[in-house]
Amino acid sequence: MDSISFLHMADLHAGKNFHHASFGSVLGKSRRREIMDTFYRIVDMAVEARVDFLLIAGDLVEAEYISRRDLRNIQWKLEQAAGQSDLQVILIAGNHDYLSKDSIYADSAWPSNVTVMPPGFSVQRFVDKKTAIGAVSWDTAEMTALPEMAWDGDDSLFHILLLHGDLYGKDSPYLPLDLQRLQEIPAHYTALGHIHKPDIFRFPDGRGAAYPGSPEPLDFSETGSHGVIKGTLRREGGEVRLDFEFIPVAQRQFRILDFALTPDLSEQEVFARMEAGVGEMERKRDLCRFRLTGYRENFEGLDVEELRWRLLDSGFYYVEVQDETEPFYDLDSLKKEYAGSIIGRFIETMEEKIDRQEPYAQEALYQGLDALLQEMKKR
Ligand SMILES: [Mn+2]
Repeated sequence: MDSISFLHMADLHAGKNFHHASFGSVLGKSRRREIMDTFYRIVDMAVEARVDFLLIAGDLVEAEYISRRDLRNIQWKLEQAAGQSDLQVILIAGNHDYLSKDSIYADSAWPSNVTVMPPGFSVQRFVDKKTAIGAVSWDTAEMTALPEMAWDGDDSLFHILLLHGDLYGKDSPYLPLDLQRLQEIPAHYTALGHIHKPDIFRFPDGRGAAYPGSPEPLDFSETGSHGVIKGTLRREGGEVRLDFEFIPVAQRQFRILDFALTPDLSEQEVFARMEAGVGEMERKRDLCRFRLTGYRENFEGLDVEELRWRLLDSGFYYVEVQDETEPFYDLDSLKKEYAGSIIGRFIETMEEKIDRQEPYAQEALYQGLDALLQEMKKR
């Protein structure tokens, strides 16, 4: 065998409950279902593409919340794959599903094509696939350093490493990693997990590493495309060549759209721009958060609830509208109009405070003007 192929996924977080999600528990429940469906689809992809390995780099499930039923569904799906192909599933535990006495991975119902790698560093050889897989499973909720990783780089084998940790946070309690160190390990490909945003690292010598990210994004901090990594290792002459790429699989995306308003825009224009900001297909599919900033023409604030309902009416699947606008006051003309009155004097006093950079002077000016002008209108 002079080549092997793999699908690499991580951070599915099956069983996650979305009780604290901004989109609420009803949508959270269907999100939970979609996460399971996406897992089934990834396994189907692995079987159909006849890859040798499905690499699962931690946090497959949220051990605290996964139901018995969903656990059985996952095991059944992997067992089905074993009947349809010679797919080997290599799994490490992460910080959300770390190994323990009563861990879900201690359950005897895992099919024989699934290898759950032990804590510490260990290497498992798959002789018929000419591959050695090194890995570190978690058995604690936090891990601050890599264990010793003695690994002889047997030249006749392909080498893959699985790690669940953080390449971006030097002081992370979730296994800080660094690229320099990773390159010292004789792995042709390092399958990473923990960071939910996909990222690909190509080493100068042709080897590489990647975070696939969460296959289904979990909240508004996980915008953009989400999926898995597909790769091959091929022996060419004496060299091992790595090819790998990101494949989108997520059913939905989270989108954040920023709109800076200007005071000349009517609320109808604001609505029209929000609506036009997302294509028709994406509207039906994605979860959208609009963040409105800048200055609005009216003093009362935008009718955020109405904007939201109108957007839902025009076919959006899910919408949030955050109003961070400030009322627009034409201070020069207000000063002229109210010269000598309490409003005029208030503006002048507050402008002096703003010039002296007193804290909260700007906010106080707007809030005070708001109150004074409302009062004027009542007269
Ligand atoms: Mn994690």
